[in-house]
Amino acid sequence: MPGKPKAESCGTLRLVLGDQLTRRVSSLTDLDPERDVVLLVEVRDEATYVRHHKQKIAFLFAAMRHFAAELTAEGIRVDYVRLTDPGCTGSFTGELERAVARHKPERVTVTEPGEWRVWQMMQDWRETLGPPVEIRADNRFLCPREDFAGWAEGRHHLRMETFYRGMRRRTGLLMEGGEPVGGRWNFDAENRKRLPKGHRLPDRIGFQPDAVTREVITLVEREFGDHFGDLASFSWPVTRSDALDALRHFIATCLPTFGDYQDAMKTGAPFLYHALISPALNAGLLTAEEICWAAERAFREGAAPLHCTEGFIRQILGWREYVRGLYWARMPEYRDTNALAASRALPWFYWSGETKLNCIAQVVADTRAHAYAHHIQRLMVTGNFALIAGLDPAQVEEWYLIVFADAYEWVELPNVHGMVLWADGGVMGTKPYAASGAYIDRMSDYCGSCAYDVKVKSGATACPFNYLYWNFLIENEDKLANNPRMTMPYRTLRGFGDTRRAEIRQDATTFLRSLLSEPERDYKGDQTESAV
Ligand code: FAD
Ligand code: DLZ
Ligand code: SF4
Repeated sequence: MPGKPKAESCGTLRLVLGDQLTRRVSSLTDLDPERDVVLLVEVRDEATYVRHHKQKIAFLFAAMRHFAAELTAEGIRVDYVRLTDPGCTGSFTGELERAVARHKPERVTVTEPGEWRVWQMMQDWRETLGPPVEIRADNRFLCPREDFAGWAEGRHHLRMETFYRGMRRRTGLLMEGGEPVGGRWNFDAENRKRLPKGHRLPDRIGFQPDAVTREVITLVEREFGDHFGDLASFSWPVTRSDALDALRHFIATCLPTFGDYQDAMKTGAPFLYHALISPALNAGLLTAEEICWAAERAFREGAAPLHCTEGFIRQILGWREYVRGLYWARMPEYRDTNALAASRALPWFYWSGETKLNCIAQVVADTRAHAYAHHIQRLMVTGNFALIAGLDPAQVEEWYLIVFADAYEWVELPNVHGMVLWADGGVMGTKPYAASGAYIDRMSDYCGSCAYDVKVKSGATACPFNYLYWNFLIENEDKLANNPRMTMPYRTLRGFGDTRRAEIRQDATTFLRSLLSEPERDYKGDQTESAV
């Protein structure tokens, strides 16, 4: 494990944040091993500005420690501050100030952060730190921030599909003679199958924690034991080499079927054919470019069909780049909008998983165990419920930022605020993804074991998604009825008589009131003193 380099003045002090763990990050490109020092800091503020899932903190600290050891092995001077080192101030600013005092650098170099919050801190460093601070563009995305901003300028509604086609042309991924391979840009229509009964899922590789990771896990349990989440099943790749193994395993075993069952959900099987690469990718252990080209290569070699390869590449080249561009083009105003004026409190079952809504109970259980749920679980179960129950965007966003190992505000916020809650009034997506229980029933096996009946529309046994869906349309009629993509449901709603509308309102009111009477507990499910 690298320690403190000798206290002598250095050339450039290069701060690498916990989600910038690649030798190719812009802050390290011109590194001089003779004169420069690379600084990595474990700081309490980053683990607690929201109370992250224990696996997220363990993943980041373990990945940081391994990365530091790799740099040291390369002969680079690394100054690594551990969380519990004496004098550790617990903040980026405090640790940078201490490191400047230790090393007396001629300049400080950093790569711009993923989050607005840290970007603001960096602006202050320029004023207060002493040596000049250079903030370099993050070179790990395929679309630079300025290019996206240029594309987005003057457009109120941004459309992923338009952006994605531009990115295909720009990179040449799945292109032939200027045209999309297969003659179509998008094969999504072929990607929405339910998992057949008895379908055998592939075994997924996990990564046994080594001594370094085990030490971090013990640290996290001791220092952050009251945070949400379990550590027992920790098996994320925490080095580049393991992350590459995870990618190779996905391409060989799962990509050929990825598209078909992309939207399916199954009890006790959160991973299905998904890639499980987002924590590693977002932390710098993999690059978006290498992942997309690895998938394209599998297609060209005949190892994966086009609809699966295109569906997968679209997630990274399209969605991931799009949400990142949108975040930086629209922040900080973006997060303060609340187009549907949603204000209900986040129900406690988002933490405890104790609810008769079996779909939510299953997704919370997966999330607690793995700091992971796949896209459709996030969008159509916990997300859809938050939308149609009218939950307060800020509380829902905080939950998503806490519970997933891959969560950073640049990617979480557009997905939750824009895609799920439509709190941005349609900047990100044309219409809210509201759905009744029928969608969850079609794509999962959750309803079969639920206390509610998905086929029943009203009354005590009815699936709450059914009446909450119509209640959502009623509550937001003035804001959504004129949306061209909502014409069909509003036409159906207008066909309902007064009695049916009153029944929907009554069922929804009774259900939503019942959420308010839930006892408050801590993240482990124990009742807190205040609630007893
Ligand atoms: P796969 O399903 O195998 O997809 C491959 C890759 O595509 C992912 O690793 C990811 O890098 C990218 N991707 C897919 N969809 C998106 C998307 N909508 N936005 C950005 N990248 C995407 N992803 C995060 O990385 N961090 C988040 O905090 C996050 N929050 C989300 C919140 C909500 C409400 C929703 C609906 C989606 C969110 N996503 C987030 C996107 C997506 O759910 C995860 O990237 C994905 O589940 C990660 O698992 P995987 O690697 O197995 O992905
Ligand atoms: C998420 C996280 C955590 C939990 N801890 C640290 C840390 O101790 N040190 C660090 O450099 N980064 C950490 N991170 C990641 C940062 O929160 C991330 O770099 C910022 O959110 C900017 O994207
Ligand atoms: Fe969820 Fe309704 Fe199905 Fe129960 S019946 S699992 S609440 S969708």
